[in-house]
Amino acid sequence: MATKIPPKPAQPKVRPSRPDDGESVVLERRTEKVKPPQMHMVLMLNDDYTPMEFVVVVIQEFFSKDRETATQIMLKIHLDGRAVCGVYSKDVAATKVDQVLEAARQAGHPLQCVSEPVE
Ligand code: TYC
Repeated sequence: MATKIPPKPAQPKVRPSRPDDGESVVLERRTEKVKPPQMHMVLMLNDDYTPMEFVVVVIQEFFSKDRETATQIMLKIHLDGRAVCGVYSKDVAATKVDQVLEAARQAGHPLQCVSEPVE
């Protein structure tokens, strides 16, 4: 009785080596350019009702400014209608806006705060 020869186990495919025909091109490795993340300004807006002292405390607390700097920023908002309180990554800026709006809401003041991408 003829015995069947078991099939050969599959061999890993190896790319056949070929002689250098002088036509191979080596691509120059490009260094990947990673852009820094877009930054966002957090601005506070003026209104006629929120007490100056409340705005100063909010700027000190949420934007880590000393009292002097916080007072200057508050006065700039009061005079110009708006001012930048800080510049952060998109997520951090959104969190700052939420924190300010929540503090204003809890205190019953109409203080407004927005974030805008830096140009
Ligand atoms: N204009 C307010 C007042 O005279 C003070 C104020 C400053 C309000 C800054 C909001 O973002 C603000 N009481």
